[in-house]
Amino acid sequence: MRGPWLTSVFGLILLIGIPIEFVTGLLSYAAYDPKLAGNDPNAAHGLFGLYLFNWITKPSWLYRVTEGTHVILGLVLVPVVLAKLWSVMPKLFQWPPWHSIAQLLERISLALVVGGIVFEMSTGILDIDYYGQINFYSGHFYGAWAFMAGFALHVGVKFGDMVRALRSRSFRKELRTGLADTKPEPVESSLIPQMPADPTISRRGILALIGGTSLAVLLLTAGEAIGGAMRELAVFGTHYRSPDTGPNHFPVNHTAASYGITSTDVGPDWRLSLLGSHRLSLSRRQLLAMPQTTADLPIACTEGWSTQQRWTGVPLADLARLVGRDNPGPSQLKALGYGYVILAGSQITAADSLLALRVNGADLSLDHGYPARVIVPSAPGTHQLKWMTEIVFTEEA
Ligand SMILES: Nc1nc2c(c(=O)[nH]1)N[C@H]1C(S)=C(S)[C@@H](COP(=O)(O)O)O[C@H]1N2
Ligand SMILES: [Mo]
Repeated sequence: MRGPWLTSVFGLILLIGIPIEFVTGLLSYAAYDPKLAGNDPNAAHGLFGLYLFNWITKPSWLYRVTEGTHVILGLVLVPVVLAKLWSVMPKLFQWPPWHSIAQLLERISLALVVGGIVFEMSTGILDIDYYGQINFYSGHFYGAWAFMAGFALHVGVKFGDMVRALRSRSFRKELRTGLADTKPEPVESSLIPQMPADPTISRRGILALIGGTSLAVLLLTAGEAIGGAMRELAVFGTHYRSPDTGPNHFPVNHTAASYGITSTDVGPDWRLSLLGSHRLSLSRRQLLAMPQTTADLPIACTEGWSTQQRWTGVPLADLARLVGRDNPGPSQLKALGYGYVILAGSQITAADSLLALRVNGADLSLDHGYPARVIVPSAPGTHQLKWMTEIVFTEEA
């Protein structure tokens, strides 16, 4: 069945899918606000960070969509990548490996493309499956640039071949051709076997197999981001499967127990420290006595899953004002079971940015960050700290 047409069908899907992965991946990185000192997982990014801009807070679902797309589309493309690699497999054993300088260059670009895609997909999958890796952020980020360099070269070299191969057969006709009428592709190409055996599957059979596998991956993961009835189906999703378990009736990613945080750590003595032009310590009771805001906002994790809930708490801008920061700049959040993160001034002042005390009308449970957690529209889950202890507000320069 191998041949330029089949390879080109898979190639065309990847030609559309890979750039979406690249763009949503870069957006993921931008969403960490790496320009704010202390946030950057790849501090030495140099020119690779040229495009970085301040992450926005509107619409609140932006990161949920870009990151959900990145992870779920990435998984859906796995069968297509495997099929495409299978379809060109004999080339791996081609001898001599090249006959011209141009072909040598092409094969070097292939090492980047094939090595790159395998590396990006395996680091991505290991990360969403919580498999501790050394430096996922650097590996996946620089790996993506290396891969895209090879990808661009590969597309440049092969685009014409792809168009020609796609034109060589009618897609519709292929879908109507059963096994009995299936013949090898007649085009002269090193992708076609010299002595083909009788086919055991039609081209439409292969397309159905790969398409069906991708569709199954989609159905078995998308629910972890889309939610609703789909959530139960997300057996391939790594988190947030059943909606009706867990404290506050939505599941939790990092539990208090996993950090050794107990209710005594956040008992009556708990205080939130605010630092601005002066220092202020507030108990949960004092926070509850302040004007409260309620907003429907998502938690969207880098690992692709997300969930929207109704949060109630004190706007971060009000807390800033309490310590004399009417025009807050980059501000540092500190929490138990975490280091710290920096939020941009615009994230502090966004109307729905909250220090949440309650969720869906009930007190936060310990697992969901009691006594107080931060929720910022469109921020990555990583920046929505639970078990808050301190906020250091600066004044915008
Ligand atoms: N203190 C603290 N806050 C935290 C985390 C954490 O490990 N410690 N994990 C973050 C991450 S990565 C995500 S995706 C969200 C997940 O929220 P959940 O653990 O309540 O599901 O919380 C964020 N807040
Ligand atoms: Mo996360």
